[in-house]
Amino acid sequence: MIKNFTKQKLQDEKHVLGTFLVLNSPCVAEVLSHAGFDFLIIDMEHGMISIETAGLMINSMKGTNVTPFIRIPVNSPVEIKQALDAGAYGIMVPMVNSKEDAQLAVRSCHYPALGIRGVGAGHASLYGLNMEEYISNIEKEIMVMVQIETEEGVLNIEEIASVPGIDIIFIGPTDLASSLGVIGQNNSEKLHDAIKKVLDVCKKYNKKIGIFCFTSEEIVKYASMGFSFLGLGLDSSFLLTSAVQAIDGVKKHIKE
Ligand code: 3PY
Ligand code: MG
Repeated sequence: MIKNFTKQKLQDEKHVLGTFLVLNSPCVAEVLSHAGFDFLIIDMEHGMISIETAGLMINSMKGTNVTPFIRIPVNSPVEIKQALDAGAYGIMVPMVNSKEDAQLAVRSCHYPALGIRGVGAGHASLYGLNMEEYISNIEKEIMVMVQIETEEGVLNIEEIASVPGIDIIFIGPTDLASSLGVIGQNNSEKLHDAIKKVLDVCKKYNKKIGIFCFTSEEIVKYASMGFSFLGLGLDSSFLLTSAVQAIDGVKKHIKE
């Protein structure tokens, strides 16, 4: 039985909070599935994660209410099919720049007649044992998330947001800044104007919007602006930050 609690909370007009997993570790996924996040996004775009490991990471979240998503490296029906067969309840697609890109993402996530997803007896359907139940559940519970993270995507946001079947418009501020010519400048006015434009269009089309944040302060700011799908940091950054803090805390008290 598939139950996407993240989707439910969004339908109930709540905020949802998650993080990205770039470490290819089922154990890290297991630990973070008990931390209190609503969703975990296995990042096959920037993490060194194979589809086999992604499947094991999803397995390790079982028994919790956390929603397993996969960010695929590229907008491809084949990669989306494999990610869903591995057990993801939703797909995040990077670099969606046009209406056609958004339509391809939606069609890749659904079986005919809505889409073009092939039928496979993968892990998600318990190797075919739960095929019928899986198909009817996933078609209801799946979330399609498209990333706006280029100047072109911002220019075409009206057309992208009006494509049926898109659950979340997710801003990637790092790539967006890069595309706008202000790479690494998180506080650039150009970036903020582009984010505001995407937000306004999403409000106009009553579309749920999400964003990646580096800090809790940013999460609070964007939540109050109308963002409901909130991505906070990465597994590796949580690990690194707490290690650095722990080291800093003892450094002046020990002989080095
Ligand atoms: C970006 O900031 O570019 C992202 O894709 C965040 O996930
Ligand atoms: Mg990005």
